Amino acid sequence: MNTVLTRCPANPILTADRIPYPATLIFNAGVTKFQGKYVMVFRNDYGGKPGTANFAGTNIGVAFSDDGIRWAPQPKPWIEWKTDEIRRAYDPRISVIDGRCYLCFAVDTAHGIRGGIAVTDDFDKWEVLSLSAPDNRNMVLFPERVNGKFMRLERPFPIYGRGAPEAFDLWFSDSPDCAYWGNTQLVLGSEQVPWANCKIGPGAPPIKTRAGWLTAYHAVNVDKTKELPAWHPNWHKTYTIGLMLLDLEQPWKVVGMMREPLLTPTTDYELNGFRGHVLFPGGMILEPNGEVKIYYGAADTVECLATAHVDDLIALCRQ
Ligand code: BMA
Repeated sequence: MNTVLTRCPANPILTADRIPYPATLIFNAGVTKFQGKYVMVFRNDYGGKPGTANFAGTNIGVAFSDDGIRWAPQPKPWIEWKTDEIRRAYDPRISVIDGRCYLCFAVDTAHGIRGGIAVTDDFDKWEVLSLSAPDNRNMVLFPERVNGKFMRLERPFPIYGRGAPEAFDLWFSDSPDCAYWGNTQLVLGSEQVPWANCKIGPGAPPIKTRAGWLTAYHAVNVDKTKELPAWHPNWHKTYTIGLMLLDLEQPWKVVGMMREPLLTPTTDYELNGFRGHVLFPGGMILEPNGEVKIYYGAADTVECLATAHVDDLIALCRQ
């Protein structure tokens, strides 16, 4: 394992017992800086308990922080999207573009899983700008436009056309208005990730560095011979965090990539929980002093933070 990344001593930095409303699993959050504060939007699966995979529902909560480590959750959950067609929105990501906060989330519907994009200015009202065709999720937006275009990374999941179960890849699209998406390009095939034998997908929205867009993604390895700790039987997947650099002008081109995972599950809070051995990056912040904060969900149960210097992360992608 590399030594440039340090887990925050305060990990896990957000847990269900800190939430002032029904909460069981707090994880897979998006984090950004907005109007002088750190903002986290997090997934909350509520109404379940250890030993069951059944939950009463899922909502998205908001927490604010002055240092990115100690978080104050809002008194009420924010988004709980339920209609006859839509079952829930979850795994939120957040990017500030031109002074507005854009959210990406996965949307379970009666007709498949869709990638949703919404915009908010106050973490109260939110307006949906687009919903992809199914199945697609793990969308993240780049924090600025290039040549006037919004840009996203995404992970469609082709069951029939790909030739192997769950060999899902990481893709790019752009848009003039955040509603109509096109110029779809393959960024990284799951077979290009040497330590994973299953799906990959975006994780944290990219940050801009002199060497390219730096982005953390998730990569999954499945081993059916090993039962992993979980609240339900038949859990065999290990989720690790990978790191790559994308071209600043043509972000579908990978210009650097770690050959081993940036982070694998090793601590108790990463190995044990609703689904043990799961790390899912969702937020990355580049501080003025060069520190990069990487936020990740652990064991589908808690939210965590690890830090590194941006130059060290770039060097790892160039080895
Ligand atoms: C994926 C998503 C994520 C979750 C992961 C591991 O399919 O549901 O939200 O973290 O599985 O359970």
